[in-house]
Amino acid sequence: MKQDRRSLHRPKTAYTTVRRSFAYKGVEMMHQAVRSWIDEMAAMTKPDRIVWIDGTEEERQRLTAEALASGEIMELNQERLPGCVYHRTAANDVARVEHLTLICTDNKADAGPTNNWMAPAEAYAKLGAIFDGAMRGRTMYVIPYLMGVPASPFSKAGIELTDSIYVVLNMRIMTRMGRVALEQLGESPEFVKGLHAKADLNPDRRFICHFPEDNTIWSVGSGYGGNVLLGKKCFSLRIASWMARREGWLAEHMLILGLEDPRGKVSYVAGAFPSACGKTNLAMMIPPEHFRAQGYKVWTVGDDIAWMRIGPDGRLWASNPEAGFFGVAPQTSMISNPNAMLTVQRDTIFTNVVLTPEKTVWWEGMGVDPPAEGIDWQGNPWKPGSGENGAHPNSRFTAPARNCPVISRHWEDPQGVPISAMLFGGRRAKTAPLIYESFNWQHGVYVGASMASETTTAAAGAVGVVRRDPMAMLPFCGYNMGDYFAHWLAMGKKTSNPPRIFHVNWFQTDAKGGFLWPGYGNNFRAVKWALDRCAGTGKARETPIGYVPTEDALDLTGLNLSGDEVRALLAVDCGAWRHDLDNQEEFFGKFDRLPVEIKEELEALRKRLA
Ligand code: GTP
Ligand code: SPV
Ligand code: MN
Repeated sequence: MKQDRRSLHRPKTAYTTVRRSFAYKGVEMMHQAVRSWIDEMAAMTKPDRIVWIDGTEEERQRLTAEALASGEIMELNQERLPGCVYHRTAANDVARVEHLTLICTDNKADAGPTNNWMAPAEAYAKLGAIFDGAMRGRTMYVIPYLMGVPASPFSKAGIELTDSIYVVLNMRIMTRMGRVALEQLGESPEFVKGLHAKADLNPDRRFICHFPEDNTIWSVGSGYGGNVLLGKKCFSLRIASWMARREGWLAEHMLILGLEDPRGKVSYVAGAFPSACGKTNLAMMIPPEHFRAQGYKVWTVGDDIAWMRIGPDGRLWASNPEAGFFGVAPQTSMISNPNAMLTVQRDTIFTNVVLTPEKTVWWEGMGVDPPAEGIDWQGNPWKPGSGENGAHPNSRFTAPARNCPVISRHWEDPQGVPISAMLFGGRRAKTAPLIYESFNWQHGVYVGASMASETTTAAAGAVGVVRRDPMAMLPFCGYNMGDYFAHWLAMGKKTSNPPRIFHVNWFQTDAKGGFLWPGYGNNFRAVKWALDRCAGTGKARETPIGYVPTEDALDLTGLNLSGDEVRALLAVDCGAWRHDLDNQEEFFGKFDRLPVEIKEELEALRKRLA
C-alpha cells in the first residue's frame, strides 16, 4: 500500500520528460548522485512535470512565452526595451527575510550568535512538510548552474530545483546555466543542492534554510530575489563562506572595480558595504570630469560578491562569481549611475517598479518625469503626487553584466584580478569620516568586524536603525562569525602581499539632515586617495582610528565644498567614537569564539581615544 502511494506521488509524466530532455550532452554522464537527489525531491514536492534547463535562446523564448501566457511576467515595449520583461512579487514578499533565514548545522555553536539556527533534522522535517506536494499541478525546473566562469579554479557548480519560471529567467542572467554547468559537473557528485518552491507564499510558512554540512539549501514560501535565486546570497555567500573557510579562501559581500590611471595601469579595489549601501553604484561609477580629462577610468568586475584566493604572487585575487546584476532600481538615474541605466536598456527583468501606459518602466529618482498615471508595484493604478511610492523602495533590475558599458576586459579571467585595496563601509550619519586607512591587516580586520550601518529596505524590518554589520556579512556569513574573524586574521598571515584595508562612509549628514558628501561619481576621489596610499603617495594624518586624508590630500577640484564641510567630512570626534566603542563591546560580548586580536584592537583603540 505504502509502495503504491509512493509511486502515485511520482507522476509518470515526469520520467518521460526527464528522459526526453536527456538528449542534450552532459546529462547522460551525470552522476547517479544528481539523479537520485532529483528523484527524491520530486517524490516530495510531486510536480506534474520535470523540465531540464539547457540555457539555450530557444528555451528562453519558450519559457518567456509560457510565463507571459500565465501572467507571471508581462512584456514591456520591445522597441524601447528590447528583451525586457516586468514582474511583480506578492506585496508581502519584497525583500530578504533575515528572521526566516537559518543556518542548520549539527552543532548550534557552529552557526554562532549572529545566525538563526535550527537542527538539520528538525529543519528538514519542518520544511519537508511544507514542500510535500507543493509542486502538485506545477512544473519542476532543474537548473544546473555555475558560480564563476567555466574551468576557473574559483568556479563551483549548483543545481536549483524550482517551480518558478521567474526564477529560471533570473538565474539565466545571474549565473552561467544549462549545458555549460552540466559539462563542468560531469561525473562529480560535488554540487550545491538547492530546492525552491513558492508554495503558498505564506510568510508564516516561509523559510530559507542552509545546511552547509550537506551542501544543501531549501527555500520555501517566497518569490523574492535574494530568497529564491539560490546561487546568489544562499550559495555564493552563506554556503561558500563555509567552503572558503575550509579551503582557505574568502567569499565576501563585495563589489570589485578596476581603476585605470592616465598611464593605463589598472589597480583593483574590492568593497564591502551592506545591502543598498552603494556597491553597484561604486562598481560602475564615472570619475568626475576633472579626472576623466586626465584619462582616469573605472571598470566594473562585479557589483555584489567577490570570491578571493591567494595567488602565487602572494596577492589576493578576486573573481565575481555572478554573470549579472540584481540591482536596486530607485534612485538609479542618468545622473547617479548612467552605466546602470545603459545596462538595463535591454534583456532585463524589472521587478516591483512602476509600469507606464507605454509599457515602459519608472521609479522614484529615475531622473525623468513620471508618467501622468501608471500601475504601481502592487498592481494598483497610481498617479505621481499621490504620496505613495510607485516603485517599491527595494524594487530591482536583473541585467546581464555583459550589457554594462564599462565591464572590465578581465571580468571573466579565470584567475580573477589582483586586489590592491579593500574598502569597508556603511551608512553612518555621524561618527565615521569619509575615508580612513587601517594601520595594518589585523587592525583592518577589526575595522571590518566593528563596521556598522543604518538598516535599509533590502531586508524586511525596521529601516534606518544603526546595527553592527561585520564586513557587511551579518546576514550572509554561513557559520560562527567569531570563527569568521579568525579566518580573516589567518588569511592575512598567509598572504604575503595583502591589500590595504580602508573604511569609507558616503552618508554623513549635516545639521539639516542632508548628505554632506555628494557621493556617487565623486566617491572616485576617495578611492583614488586609497590607491595613492597603496602607491606610497597619498598624504595622511595619523589619528586614533587610523590614517585620515589631510585636507589637501583629496583632489576636490570641481566640487563646491567649503573648508568647514571638508573638515567635517574628515573629522574624528573622539567622544562619539568612545560612545561607539561601548556599542561595539556589547556586540562583541555576544561571541564566545571572539579572537583575542579583535578584543586587543578594541582595547588599543580605547587607549588611543582616551
Ligand atoms: P545591494 O544590491 O542591496 O547589495 O545594494 P548595493 O550595495 O549594490 O547598493 P546600490 O549601489 O544599489 O545603492 C543603494 C542605494 O544607495 C541607491 O538608492 C543609491 O542611489 C544609493 N547610493 C549609492 N551610492 C551613494 C552615494 O555615494 N551617496 C548617496 N547619498 N547615496 C548613494
Ligand atoms: C542584498 O540584499 O544584498 C542584495 C539583494 O544584493 S538580494 O539578492 O535580494 O539579497
Ligand atoms: Mn547585496
